[in-house]
Amino acid sequence: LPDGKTPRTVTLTRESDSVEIYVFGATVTSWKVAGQEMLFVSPKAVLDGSKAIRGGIPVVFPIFGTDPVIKLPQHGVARTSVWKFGGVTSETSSAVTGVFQLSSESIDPALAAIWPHKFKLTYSVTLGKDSLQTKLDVENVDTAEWSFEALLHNYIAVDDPSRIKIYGLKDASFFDKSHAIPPSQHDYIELNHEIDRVHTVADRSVPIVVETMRSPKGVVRVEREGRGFDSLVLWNPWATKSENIVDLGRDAWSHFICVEPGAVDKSKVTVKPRETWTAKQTIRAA
Ligand code: TA6
Repeated sequence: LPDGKTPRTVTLTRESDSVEIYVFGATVTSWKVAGQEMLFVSPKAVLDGSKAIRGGIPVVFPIFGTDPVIKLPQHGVARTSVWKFGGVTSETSSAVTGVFQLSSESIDPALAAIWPHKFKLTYSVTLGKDSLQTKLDVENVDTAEWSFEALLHNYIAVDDPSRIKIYGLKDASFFDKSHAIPPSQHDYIELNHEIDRVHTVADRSVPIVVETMRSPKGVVRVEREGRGFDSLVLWNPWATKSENIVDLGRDAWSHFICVEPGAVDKSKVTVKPRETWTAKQTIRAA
């Protein structure tokens, strides 16, 4: 961080659309489509680099949640490390791409000691017409293979989570840490309680579609491309759990649903030396 305190941001724009990314965590903190904010960031989010940013798109790597063996902080090291901005790598009239890099040498040495594997992450953020694409490359630059989990923790803005519908998970198996909502009898999921559900999605070609009931853009589609993202997490802490989350506070829970493509739990990935694993999501607003 230039002054040791305030993280820098990168903003990409295309006509009336924009995306803002903090180098801290390579966290996307805003995506606007024709001026409408599509992502949620908590009014109480800590933005000084002392804590993971509550909202936007935190990057989860190399563990999801906590791990009984790997004693890293919850969700790993990527979301709390300062990434290097590698510049704008592509720019056309309809799309612009900015690239961010993080390597094992630049993470906190105390964390590198806990998870001593050599890696290079490249995170490419592309703003297109009504779309935001984020691509994660995980390269093994070590001499032995290692395994990891990765996930893009999208906080999608909604006005009232009890009015939204989530499509695309009908045939997915899941476990729910909260056990609060029974399996849906419909081809969509509705919420009336907290949810913390990890789905295993065999068919990646089916997009997750969220009817957010907002306007003018009231539908958000999360598409997964390529190999890689076999997990899809849904999370909202609802009122009761929110009280314990200091950077969320009492009321903010009703303004988002987390829709998170990832490779976690059973979908954990192993990369060999010099191998690169790539996974990509495209979020579209309609
Ligand atoms: O992705 C869902 C989840 O793992 C939940 O279990 C919940 O803890 C959430 O992420 C937020 O985690 P955080 O460490 O950001 O408070």
